[in-house]
Amino acid sequence: MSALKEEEIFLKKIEEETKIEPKDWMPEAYRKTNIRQISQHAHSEIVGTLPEGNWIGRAPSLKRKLILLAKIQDEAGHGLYLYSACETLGITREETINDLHSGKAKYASIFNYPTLTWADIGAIGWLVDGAAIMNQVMLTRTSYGPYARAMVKICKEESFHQRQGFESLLVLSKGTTEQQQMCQDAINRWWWPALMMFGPKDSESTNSDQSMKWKIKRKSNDELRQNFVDMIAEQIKFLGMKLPDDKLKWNNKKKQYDWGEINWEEFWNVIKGNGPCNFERVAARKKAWENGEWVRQAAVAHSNKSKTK
Ligand code: FAQ
Repeated sequence: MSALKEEEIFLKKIEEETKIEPKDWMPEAYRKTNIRQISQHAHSEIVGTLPEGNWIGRAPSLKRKLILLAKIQDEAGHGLYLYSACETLGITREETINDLHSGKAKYASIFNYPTLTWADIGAIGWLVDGAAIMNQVMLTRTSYGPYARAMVKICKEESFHQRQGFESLLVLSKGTTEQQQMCQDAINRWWWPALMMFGPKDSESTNSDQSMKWKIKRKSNDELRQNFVDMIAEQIKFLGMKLPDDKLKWNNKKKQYDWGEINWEEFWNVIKGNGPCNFERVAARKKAWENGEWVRQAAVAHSNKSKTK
């Protein structure tokens, strides 16, 4: 079949909402965009376990420790589904991981911030997982089949994560003055970085136009960010806390919140590798990869042995 005809079939599938599957013909740029986004998403899930992992040994009770462990395990599992979805596009897991280690592939900017107190764990669940879900619910309808199906499972787990984060902050917000201050301080530090998770403003988003045409993305960065502000501005009322934004105000005409300006210089700086923990995060992943070498070798040796039996 001619390439032109193949492209026509591909575009028709996109238009008719038929998922694109691994063995279907697809434009090279579509394949590359999906590899870029899915692998970066996978890296984010894995690197995202590091700031939370910092608190496993210091959780305030056995119950909180078990919840945190379960959440971190879920996030690592999300990384694995996503690496598998990415492999269906013809790239090996090793290649994608090398791209993370070499700095070629990005991961979510949010995970380059430190977790200074226990309240940060609640704030991550509520705000970071909350922002992640806002984006990922849209991705359950993304046009590439394996990515969309991975997202359905991931979203179910992420909603539990968000609820547990909120509940954990709710307990602190009803606690001692010191606990309340800790809760407010965590919200102050995580709010703006959480808004940055949605990416640059639409006018500066290099990939959005094409990704929207291919229905990889269904909503723009700014649209999702606004939805997130509208949701959190209501939820925070139940905590009796404040978002660190003097400009946050309900706009009755627009039926949405008006709010302040993100520090875009900070966003681009973190993405370029100059955030508070970028070096530490990538170094931790490289060390884990090196330390896991013997496990990978043993697994391959075992599978080769099974094949010869
Ligand atoms: N951080 O043209 P756009 C989670 C890059 S999972 C770093 O708008 P696009 C779960 C972007 O890659 C969180 N880089 O890009 C969890 C591009 O550079 P490139 C992760 C960013 O792809 C919770 C350039 O800027 N979620 O949290 C960021 O159309 C708790 C221009 O941007 C996903 O990955 C950023 N925030 O839209 C785990 C969702 N924003 O690649 C543990 C899937 C932008 O051309 C604990 N990804 N960049 O070199 C997406 O939906 C999209 O990729 C966006 C960016 C929306 C992130």
